[in-house]
Amino acid sequence: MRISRFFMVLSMALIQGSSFLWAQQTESLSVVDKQATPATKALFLNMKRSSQKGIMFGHQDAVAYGRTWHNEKGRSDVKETAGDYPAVVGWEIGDLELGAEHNLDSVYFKDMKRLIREVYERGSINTISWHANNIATDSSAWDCKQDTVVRSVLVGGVNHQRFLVYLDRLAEFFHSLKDKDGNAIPVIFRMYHEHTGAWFWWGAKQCTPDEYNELFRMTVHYLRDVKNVHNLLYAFSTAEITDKAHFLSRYPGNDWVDLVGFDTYCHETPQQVEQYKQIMKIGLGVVSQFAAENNKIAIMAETGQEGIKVKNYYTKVLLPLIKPYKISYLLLWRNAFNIKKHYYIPYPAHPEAKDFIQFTKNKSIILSKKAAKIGLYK
Ligand code: BMA
Repeated sequence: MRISRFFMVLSMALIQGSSFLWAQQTESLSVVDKQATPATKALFLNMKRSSQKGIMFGHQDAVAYGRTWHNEKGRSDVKETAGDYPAVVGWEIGDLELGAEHNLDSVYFKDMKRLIREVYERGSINTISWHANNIATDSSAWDCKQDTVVRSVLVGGVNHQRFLVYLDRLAEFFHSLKDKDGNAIPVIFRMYHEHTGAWFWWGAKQCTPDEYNELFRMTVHYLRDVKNVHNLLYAFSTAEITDKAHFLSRYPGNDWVDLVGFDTYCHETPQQVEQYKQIMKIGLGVVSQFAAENNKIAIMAETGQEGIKVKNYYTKVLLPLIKPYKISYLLLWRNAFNIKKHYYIPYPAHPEAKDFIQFTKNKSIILSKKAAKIGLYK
C-alpha cells in the first residue's frame, strides 16, 4: 500500500513535471526568434506569466536624466519620488543609425550601454524605441511629407542598401549589450511605432499596409537571420485605435511579433480626460484580448500626462483604467531635462508626488525590487 502510493505520487510528479516542460516548450515556440538566447526566451515566458499577477511600471530614459539633472550616477525621478527604480526602463536609439555618439535626446550610447547593463543586473527590463531618421530626405522621423520612403527602403528600393547600413549599426549595438560574464542582455525592440498615425515616415498615410508589414518583417529578418542578433523580443505598438480591425489593419503577422501594445496620452481638460478614458478602455481591451488569444504579451507601450496638470491622474485616472487588464508593463514617457513642460513623473516637491507614491504602492503595480523577485531572466 505504502509503496504503491509512493509510486502514484512519483508518477504524478513526473507527469506534472513533464507537462510543465511541455508547456514551457510550446510557449517558447511562439517567440519570433527561435534561436533567441535562453535568457531572452525566459524573459518572454516570465513576462507572460507575471502579467497575470501585476503590472510592471516603466519610465522612458528613467536613469539617463530627469527633470533637473542629466547623467548623474544612480539617479531616477521615479526612485527619488517613490523610493524605488521602475521595473522597466525605456531607451531611444534614434540617430544611432547615423553613426552618432548620442541619440536625438542627448543620451550618449556608451552611457546607454552601461545603464542598460545596470538595469538588467537589477533584474529589470530594458525596452528600446527607434525614431529612425528619414533616409530619403536625410531628416528626422517626423519628416513625413513623402509617401515613398518605406517603399524605397524595401528590397529592390533605391535606399535599400543604405538602409541596411542603418540596420548594421543597430545590430552592432544590440550585439554589444553584454553582462559582466559576456552574455547577451535581452532587450525589447519596439520599432516603427504609432504607425496607425500619420506623423512618422512609416505612418498610415505614408505607406500601404503591405509596405508597412514588409518593413517590419524585413527588419526582423535582417537583424535575426543575417546579423544573428538573438537577444531581442519584438514589440508592435500602434497609436490610438478604434477597434480590433483598426489594430490589425497594419500588422506583420504573429510570426513577427512578441509583444503587442499601443500608445496614447492624456491631455488636460476634463473633456480630454474623458476621451482618454474611452481610448484607453478600447485599446487595453483589444491588446489584452489579442495577446491572450495569440500567445503574445500585452503592453501599454507609452502613456502619461505631460506636466501632470490633471489632479490625481495616477490614482484616479490611470490606475482604475489599467487594473482590470492583464498587461505586462506600462511605460510613462520621459522627464526631459531641457524642455521645461515635458515631463510625466513628478519630482519629490511636485504637488502630484503624493498621488504618484500612492499609485506605486498599489499591490498591482510592480517596481524594480518586486520585479527582481520574479527572476525575469531565469
Ligand atoms: C517624443 C518627445 C521628443 C523626443 C522623442 C524621442 O515624444 O519626447 O522630445 O525627442 O519622443 O524620444
